[in-house]
Amino acid sequence: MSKNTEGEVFKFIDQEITRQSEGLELIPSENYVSKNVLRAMGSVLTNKYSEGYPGKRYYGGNQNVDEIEQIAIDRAKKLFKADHANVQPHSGANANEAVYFAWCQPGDTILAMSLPAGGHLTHGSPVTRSAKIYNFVGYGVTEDGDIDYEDMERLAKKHQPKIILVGYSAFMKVPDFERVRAIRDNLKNPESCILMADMAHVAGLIAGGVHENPLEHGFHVMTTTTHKTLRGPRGGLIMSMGTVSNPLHKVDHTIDNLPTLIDRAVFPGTQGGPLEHVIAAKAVAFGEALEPSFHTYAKNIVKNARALADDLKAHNFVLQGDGTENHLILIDVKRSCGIDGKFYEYALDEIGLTLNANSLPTDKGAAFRPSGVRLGTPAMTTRGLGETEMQQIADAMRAVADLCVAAKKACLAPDDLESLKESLDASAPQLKKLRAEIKALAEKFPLPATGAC
Ligand code: DSN
Repeated sequence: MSKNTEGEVFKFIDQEITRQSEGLELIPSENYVSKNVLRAMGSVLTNKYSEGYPGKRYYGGNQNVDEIEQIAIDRAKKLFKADHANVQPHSGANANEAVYFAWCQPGDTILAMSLPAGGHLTHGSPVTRSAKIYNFVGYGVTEDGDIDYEDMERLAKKHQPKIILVGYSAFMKVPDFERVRAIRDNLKNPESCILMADMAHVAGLIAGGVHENPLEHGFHVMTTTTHKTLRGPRGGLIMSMGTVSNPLHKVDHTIDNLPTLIDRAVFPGTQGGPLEHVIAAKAVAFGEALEPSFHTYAKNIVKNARALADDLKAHNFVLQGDGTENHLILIDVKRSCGIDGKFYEYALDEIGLTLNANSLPTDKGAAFRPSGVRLGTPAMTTRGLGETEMQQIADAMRAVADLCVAAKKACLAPDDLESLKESLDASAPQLKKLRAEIKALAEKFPLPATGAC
């Protein structure tokens, strides 16, 4: 059967392959997986029910699934130097919820980075289920973009939280994990508080040995997604320190029992049947991350990000934190050239550069028209782009910014996004030329895989 027999869906999958191939992916949380990761995800494992854990399932026929899940667990433990790994969370959000559920009672306080400062929705945004159950208190960042450790310490003293969470989706520094541990150790009852790191954005950098590992600095739990810098399938993962016991048996609520409390919080606490085809793909990705070539990839992500940040600064872009220590860059487009992040995101999309508008800590208004854009280098690094290409991308971004500034000046209703887009139409020939240049550049660096077969 040809892959196009199911015409309606596969037509759009084919179009997505073209979109990904002809453009450059600058969203810092996206990446391209290998053919083996795609093969595992597209396998018959999706046919199987396997509630429970390896060797302890509620269904028969899990002999192969058990082997695969155990490989994934063992590889994750080795990658992150953890005592235990739960590879079943369907997503990073599920992973975070499971940790809260494992350790906290309704109403308990969790201290986390606030969303405007760069934190994540699942770290206490009022629109989430967790925020209705737990009492989230948010710490901020300093003017130079670092965690405001003094704010964190003050809030920890005041609220005596059950979890101190270090994690973010728009932050470009390496956290001082030791300092956070000291804040927790000075609480009135430190044993009632766990240190949790949501390292979804930088897990691949940790695995590649180019970023500090919170588990080596006294953190008790680390959650992550598996599809960002870690370059695996879309999914979640929880690593923990402590004693591993039978997850089907109840254990005391102690920090040493965290691995088991977390296993029970994932299943049956918050999820049902695990996605074993995705777990197989996680196992494959973790195997790839254990290869020496992954270290080179991780090193190059950071090298490319620094080069791109320098090139952008040379083009007079103002960057949050004045640069980057990881894979991620936040541009203050409002301060750089007087336009908003959403308009700039749209214009860059027109030439095949994909990134996302993002709030800055200084933003007060609606998140739909924030002042910044967020970009990063993991996906481009996977495709093999290097410092020379970062320069070309920065040049194109400057050219698009200039066109946006001109479009805004000529626009009669510059506060209206649709009017701004119409005004940009006057620059269609220049945008077309830039799009052709980006396409030519992208096509020099093919995707690692476009299908499972
Ligand atoms: N949505 C992810 C990101 O882009 O950072 C976080 O979950």
